[in-house]
Amino acid sequence: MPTKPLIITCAIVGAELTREIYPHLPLTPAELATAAVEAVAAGASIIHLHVRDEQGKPTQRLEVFQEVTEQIRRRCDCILQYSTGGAVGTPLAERHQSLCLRPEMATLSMGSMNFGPEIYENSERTIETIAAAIRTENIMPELEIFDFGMLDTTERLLAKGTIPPRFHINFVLGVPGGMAATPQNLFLLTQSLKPGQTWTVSAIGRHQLPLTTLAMTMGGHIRLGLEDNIYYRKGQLALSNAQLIQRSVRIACELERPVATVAEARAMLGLA
Ligand code: KMH
Ligand code: ZN
Repeated sequence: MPTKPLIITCAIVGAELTREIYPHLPLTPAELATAAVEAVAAGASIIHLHVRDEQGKPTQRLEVFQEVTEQIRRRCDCILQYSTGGAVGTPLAERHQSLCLRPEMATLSMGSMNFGPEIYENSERTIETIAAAIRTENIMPELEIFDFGMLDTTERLLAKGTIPPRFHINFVLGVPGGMAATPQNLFLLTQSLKPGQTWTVSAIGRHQLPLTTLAMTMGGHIRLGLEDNIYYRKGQLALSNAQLIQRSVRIACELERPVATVAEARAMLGLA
């Protein structure tokens, strides 16, 4: 049986990092576009997109998403996945305002949780509001699963029709307040999936490399990038998003997992 191509998502910036933490952090539309183009050249087919304002602070402003999208589109083809999570505390009305730009994918976080010292609010009302915008614009959601109970919520909201029948899942492991980034947890989560359900794993910090490598061997897909991890190895910052991807592409090659092209990723996710 031919091996399923590996879809690589790159989370190029996130909402939590600053230049004080990571000096080369891409922030402006041009920098974000360059980071995306380099990630795609390295093997990513999905760009998980957060954007920043003129001060480099996280924003969910429509015009900024539009500007970054246009700059990326001018320079490469890829699947754009807008974040609707934003930063902890982003008002609900702002979180989904960019979806009228109709990216191919958008995230949908499936429950509230502690997020480090703060609360990441995703009440059922919040989920329903963002899911309604996703359905209206006919966007494919990626369900962000930070803890096991969020899979139960998924089942319940699927039955209610809140979540469209076609979705991708991202297990985000290792957020303080969420499920730990362990192989046991990844096995437990994936065992609950319906046959044929596509899934990705994201793991925070030092867990990114081992958990994504494990996912490659399990037939899953992977998310890499600075949003989740800024280190190439202990004590050594990654040079770029692309550097993290290049390493995992080498590992995928050794594991005989071909890396999906953008067209292959679209076909596998049902976007084509
Ligand atoms: N920044 C986190 C609080 C998403 O992109 O949808 C939420 C997050 C999830 O990053
Ligand atoms: Zn994100």
